[in-house]
Amino acid sequence: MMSTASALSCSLKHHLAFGLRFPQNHALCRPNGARITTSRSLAVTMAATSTTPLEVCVKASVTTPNKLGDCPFCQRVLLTFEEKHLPYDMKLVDLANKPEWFLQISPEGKVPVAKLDEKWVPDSDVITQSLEEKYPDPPLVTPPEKASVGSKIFSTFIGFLKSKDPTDGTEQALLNELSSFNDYIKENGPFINGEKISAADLSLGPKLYHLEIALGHYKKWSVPDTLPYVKSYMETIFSMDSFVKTRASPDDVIAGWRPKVMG
Ligand SMILES: N[C@@H](CCC(=O)N[C@@H](CS)C(=O)NCC(=O)O)C(=O)O
Repeated sequence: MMSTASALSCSLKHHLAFGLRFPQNHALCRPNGARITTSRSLAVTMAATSTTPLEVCVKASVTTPNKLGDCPFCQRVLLTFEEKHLPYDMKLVDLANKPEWFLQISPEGKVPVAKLDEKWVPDSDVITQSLEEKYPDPPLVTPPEKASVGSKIFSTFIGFLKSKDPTDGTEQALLNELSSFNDYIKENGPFINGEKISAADLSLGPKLYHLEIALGHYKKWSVPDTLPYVKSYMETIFSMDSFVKTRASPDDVIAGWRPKVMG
């Protein structure tokens, strides 16, 4: 299981170690002699906001004890913590046997749920939005006009995955969405908001990961070579350190979709 300590990036630990030792006022020397000016209040703010791990309830693995499971909405929140260098403490929840303490926190019984300002907050949309407001640096905002790019890929993927009739148009519906995304990234990429990763990528990345594994396993299907920008987008996101650290195992992804495929 990923520890809280490992969630705190080395560079941040380094900054905090310095931050906590800042004298009343500024000027810190780097080993190369470069001077970095800062203020005591910045150091105190960083320490206050960054040393206490944020608590988050996430899906537990169904294949391996004490491991993170296969919820793409949980991964989206974890990716946001990682990209914002926020330490976090994961509470793994067995969704097949929800404990009482979890149902008290999340009456709907859904993950992710994160504790923000002493309140348990459900829903990855709400959690990531609140994290952006509370911890704006580094910014991960996707401009509103780009926020829905790729947003129909997940539902069309599920339609195709569940389909038992190869002629019902669900494969084509998915291909249409992937094709528009390919065109968009070709023109505007490498990420949805251009050069830098943003919230929309952190939402879409885990869903594409599920698409790749589930369709590969259950339908022997993969993104066609005619969509190279989708393929390279997936490769880029899937190989990010934050993604590797927060992804589910392929076995969990396959197990997670089984009821939908069989149903
Ligand atoms: N809209 C929610 C969806 C969360 C969701 O559907 N989570 C699933 C796991 S991936 C869940 O908790 N399902 C409850 C269950 O399986 O009992 C979000 O974005 O956080």
